[in-house]
Amino acid sequence: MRKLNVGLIGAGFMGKAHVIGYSNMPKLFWPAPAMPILKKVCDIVPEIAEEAKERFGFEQCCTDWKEVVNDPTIDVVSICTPNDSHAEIAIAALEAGKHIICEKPIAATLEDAERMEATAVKAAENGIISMNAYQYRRVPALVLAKKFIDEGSLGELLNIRCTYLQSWSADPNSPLSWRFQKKIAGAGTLGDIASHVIDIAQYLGGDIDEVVSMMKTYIKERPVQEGGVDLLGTVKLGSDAKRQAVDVDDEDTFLVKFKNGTVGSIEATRNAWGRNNYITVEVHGTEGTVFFNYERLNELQVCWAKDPDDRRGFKTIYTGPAHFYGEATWNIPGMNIGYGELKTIEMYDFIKAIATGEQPSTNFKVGCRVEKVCHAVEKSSETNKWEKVID
Ligand code: SOE
Repeated sequence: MRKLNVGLIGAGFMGKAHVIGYSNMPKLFWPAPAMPILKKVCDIVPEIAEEAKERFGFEQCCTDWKEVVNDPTIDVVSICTPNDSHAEIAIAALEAGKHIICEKPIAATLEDAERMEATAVKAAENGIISMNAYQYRRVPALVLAKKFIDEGSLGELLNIRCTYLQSWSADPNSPLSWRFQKKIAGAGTLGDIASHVIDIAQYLGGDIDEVVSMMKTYIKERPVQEGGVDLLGTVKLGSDAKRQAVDVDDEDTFLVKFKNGTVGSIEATRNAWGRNNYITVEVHGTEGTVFFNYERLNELQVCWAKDPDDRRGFKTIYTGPAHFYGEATWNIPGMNIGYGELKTIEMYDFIKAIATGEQPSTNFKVGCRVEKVCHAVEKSSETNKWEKVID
């Protein structure tokens, strides 16, 4: 079986998620499309790099990402660093002939995203694969929703309503990590989580054409976190900690019009007490409705218009071996998958793309389109008008 040497850059939260994906992929999907070998891990903090090597089972570690990208033995690069470094690393890796999977959002600026897309298109001519880590569209229940849409079971699409609500930044003492700094993250909630539901909305409904939006920053300053990994609000800093201004959005609410005439809405915030990873997707069509909530990620609710009046209502389909990515979903519906299996499904699609030479559904062109929608959302929040997504 073909072996692919993996270089991982950024060994924090998402680095761990990629490692789980690589390691578990051949265990859930067999025969695997190719065998990932954990070769080299990189983190700018030497202790984190050393720990990642030992803990995750990499053969080598380093603190300079260029050592990964320039290593001729590396075939595949995972980019799990903060957003402002994606472009430089991804472009160098693509030019060095490495296949890459890059965390979302694709970049901190639209200019960088466009440069990444252009480099990926060129690299694709030589069979190089590029992928953005928009894993949620791969949840089996959402792939099932997409099947119902594509086969026409929902009829004509009327409305796609999506939310992504979390609570980890609702506490004003949650530290000012890189996610609250525009120069590193590019945007706040918009790039961090609204981007996921923009991707899902476009996956289900096609390209978004226009948006009208409101963006708000509720917590104007936060205590500064000095170095270390981003702990996503699990650590609160004391009231004596130095505070610094937040220059990104906490909440984004926008209406969307799709190119095909469907309308919809997207709401995202990391300040919603009681909501954890509350990604909801509701699609209304002339023949029925589907509803999905990530906090119940193994379920898809469906309601068919054609059912008799006295029994029409939502029924719940538990995804399992009969559905998409059934190999990853254990043998019995209700045994359930979680975030780890989802990242494993994502790695399966990535490694399969390398093995077949076919670009994955979340390639850099798709990642860049999400960025273009984000750009229109930002513009509309300033102009208070409908803004076109510019291709
Ligand atoms: C924090 O909001 C975060 O880790 C995002 O960055 C991820 O993309 C999301 O999947 C989970 O929450």
